[in-house]
Amino acid sequence: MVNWWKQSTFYEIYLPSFKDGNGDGIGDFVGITSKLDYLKELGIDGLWLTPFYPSPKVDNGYDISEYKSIDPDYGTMEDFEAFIKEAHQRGIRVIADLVLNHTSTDHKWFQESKSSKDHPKREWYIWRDEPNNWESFFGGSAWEYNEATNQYYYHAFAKEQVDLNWANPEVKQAMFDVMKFWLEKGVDGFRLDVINFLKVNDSFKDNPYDVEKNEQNHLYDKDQEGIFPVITEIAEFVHQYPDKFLVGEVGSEDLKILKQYSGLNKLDVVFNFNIGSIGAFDSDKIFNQLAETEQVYHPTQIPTLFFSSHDMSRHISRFGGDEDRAKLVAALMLTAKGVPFIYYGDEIGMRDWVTDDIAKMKDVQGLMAYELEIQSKQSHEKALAVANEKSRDKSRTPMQWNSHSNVGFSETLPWITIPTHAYKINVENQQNDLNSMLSFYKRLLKLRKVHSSLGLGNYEFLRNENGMIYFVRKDQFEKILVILNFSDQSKSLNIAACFASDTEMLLSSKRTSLEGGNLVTILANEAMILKGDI
Ligand code: TEU
Ligand code: CA
Repeated sequence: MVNWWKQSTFYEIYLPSFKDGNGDGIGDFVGITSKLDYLKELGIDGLWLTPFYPSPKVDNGYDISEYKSIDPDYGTMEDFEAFIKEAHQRGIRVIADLVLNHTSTDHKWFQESKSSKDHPKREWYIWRDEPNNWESFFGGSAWEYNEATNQYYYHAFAKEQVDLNWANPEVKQAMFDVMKFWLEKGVDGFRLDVINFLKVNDSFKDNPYDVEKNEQNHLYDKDQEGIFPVITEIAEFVHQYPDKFLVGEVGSEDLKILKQYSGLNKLDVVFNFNIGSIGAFDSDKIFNQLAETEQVYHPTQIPTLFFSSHDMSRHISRFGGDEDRAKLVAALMLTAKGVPFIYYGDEIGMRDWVTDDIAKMKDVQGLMAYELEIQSKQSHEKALAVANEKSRDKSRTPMQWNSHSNVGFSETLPWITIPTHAYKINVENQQNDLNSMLSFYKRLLKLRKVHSSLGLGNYEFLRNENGMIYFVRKDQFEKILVILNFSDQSKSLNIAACFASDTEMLLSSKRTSLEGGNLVTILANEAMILKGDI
């Protein structure tokens, strides 16, 4: 039996921004449940929900203060259970985002830990007499002084997100207990937040400085040797439960490091940011990453494919705002080898939001950047520009359901600003338009369901010719040729090398039929999918 996730497409829901069910301006479980039919019709197989546990929300839930409850903003445990039940009834799996690396400083474990040096929970976190030079990923020192006990605690992210000490077996046990709780509630797996951060180097040596990148090289605070046994223990624990899935967030530019986190007795898959988060559009870069992954990964290892998330600008905005290009990116994501993760709203081409008012900024990373700029005597304008650069609010605006008040997200003003451009782009507009972004996603998702090779096939070849990426996916039943012309010129391709027999056009982003013959013309910025016999 093939693991279900190998043929699944996931959809990331940024919880506060998907659908408000009770009119308080914050997305919630009642809201998501009411949109399950939409998701089913879209054709996704699994949902990744960002953290829904009680949290002071310094980092919107990635600062958990209680691991076995639902944050009241998102509903009750009954709402959660009803949601899981309804999702499962529609054949939609649900994975929960779990933050094992750190807790909120409000968590009672930390409250106890900081109360005294002798408290049994002291060793649950990382305390030192002196800080070293390690920097927080949100900027500034990663160490915060605690006056009462005259020591510093370590935080890789905001100072309100305190790192747990995974060298302590009690911490591990407590977290296994948390996983058990949610698995028994019926979640189908976890997205493990910054999972390569769990271990830090116990020498606490200073990190070197990377002169080229002009930033600290995080040599000693992530990807430490001791991490792999922990990964295996987590994987073995979770996989005691049948059919559960683990995706790890591993921020590493080095594929050889990334590769070590997934496979037998490890995580099922890990995110590859090298493809997902490329800045300006560059089809060669995308191609090279696909090709390199093919080389470096073991044949049994499955990559992931994503181009947007709650931590980055949406790909349509990042890549210049062009709809045709966004369709090409979608086609690549849903036909290349890997488990795809669609970010909510990308299926309708939602755009980024950038603010001109610092008072409207919500993201801790953006706010922190602003503060640091002001502290170093930069002007407000400069600080705002830097903050916008860093802010992840860009992609966190409310899902655009229709053109009515608050884009159909809520009856009231939402927790985060709705950009003025948002009203034009919405689900309602696109639902009955065959040429819309939404219809294109639906067609692609349907193809993936019908054609096994798109989920499980290997590449027969994978090429890049002057901005046109093409590949054949093949399994025992069929061969599918995907041609993605990212260039602004039309190109021709002789498909005789791919197919001996006749071909059938399964999809094009620009036309409805294709003339016969081996020489196929691909229009500028066109995505085309052809099928032939093996
Ligand atoms: O992100 C980890 C992470 O590496 C981010 O800091 C990322 O580098 C940055 O956002 C890029 O702009 C995870 C979560 O996805 C993120 O939302 C959390 O803020 C972070 O962990 C801390 O829990
Ligand atoms: Ca709500």
